[in-house]
Amino acid sequence: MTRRLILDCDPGHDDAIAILLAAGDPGVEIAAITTVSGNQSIEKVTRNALQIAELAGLDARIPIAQGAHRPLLREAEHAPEYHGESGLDGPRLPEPTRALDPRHAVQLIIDTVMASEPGEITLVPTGALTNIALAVRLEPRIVERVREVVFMGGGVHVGNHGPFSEFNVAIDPEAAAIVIDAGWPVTMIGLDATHQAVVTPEIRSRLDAVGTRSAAFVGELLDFYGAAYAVYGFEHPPVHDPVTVAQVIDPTLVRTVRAPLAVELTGTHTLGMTVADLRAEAPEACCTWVALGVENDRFWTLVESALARLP
Ligand SMILES: [Ca+2]
Repeated sequence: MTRRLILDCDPGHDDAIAILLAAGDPGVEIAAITTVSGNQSIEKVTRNALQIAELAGLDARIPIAQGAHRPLLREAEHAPEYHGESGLDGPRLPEPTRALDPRHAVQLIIDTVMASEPGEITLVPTGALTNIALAVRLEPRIVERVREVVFMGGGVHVGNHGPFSEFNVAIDPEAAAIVIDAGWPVTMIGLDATHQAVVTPEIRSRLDAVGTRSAAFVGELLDFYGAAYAVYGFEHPPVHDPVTVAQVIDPTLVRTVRAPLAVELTGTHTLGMTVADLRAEAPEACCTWVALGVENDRFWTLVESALARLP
C-alpha cells in the first residue's frame, strides 16, 4: 500500500521543503495539505501553501484546507524573526490558481482518514498540533485508523522557544499533549535530530546543481532562512520539517528510540517541554518514539532527487 500523507503545516521555509519532498518522492503520495496558525497567521501560511502547491505543479485534485487560527488555550504566536512578515520571505512565488477546499482543515483530516483504508493515512504535522488535537476530539475513531503520526516538534535535550521547549509544541502544548497521549503510534522528530539536518555550503551547491525551478526556489528560501538563523548563532541553518517526510520515506535515515513521552503543561520554567524517559527500555505498550539523529548527507540526497522530479 502506498504511504499516503496528510501534511498539516504552517509554511514556513522548512514546511515548504517538506511539501516539495513529499510531492517529488515516488515513495509517498500527498492525500491532503492542511494549514495551522504558527510561523505566521493562518491567512498567510494558507496562502503560502497554495503558492507552494502551484510551484510544485501539485495535482489540483489534492485538497488544501485552512485550519485553526490560534492554539487551543493560548494566544496566537508567530515567528517572523525566522520566516519574515509573509511567513515565507525571500523567494518569489507564483500566484495560486487553485481554490481552497471549502471544509475546515479539521474536517478535511477526518474525512480523508475515514474515507481511506485502515492504516493507509500517515499524519505528518510540521506546525502546532492544534488541528490534529481538534480532529481527535471531534472524531476519536481516527486514532485507530491512522497508520502513524510523525510530527516535527519537541526535543529530548534541547529547546528553541525556551531552554527546554521547541516552538511547535510550546505555542500549543495542550494540543501536543492530546496528540502524544492519544494512543496511536507517534514519532517525535525533535530538535535533537533536526539540528543535524543542516545546509552546509556544499549542500547549497548541490541544490544549485539540480537545475529545476523548485530547486532554485529552495535555494532562494534557504538564503533568507540561513541569514535569519545566523543571527541566532547557527553557522549552518537546520531544516526541521522535511525530516518528518524523510523518516516516512526511509526510516533508516533517522535514528529513533522507543520511549515514554509526555508534554510538560504546568512547569514554571519548562512549559511545553517534551519529556522522554530514556532511563530504561520502554514497556511493551509504549507507542511513542523519539528521534535522536539524522544522516545529513543521505537526507539531502533524498531532497535533491525529489526536487529533480518536480517542475
Ligand atoms: Ca513548520
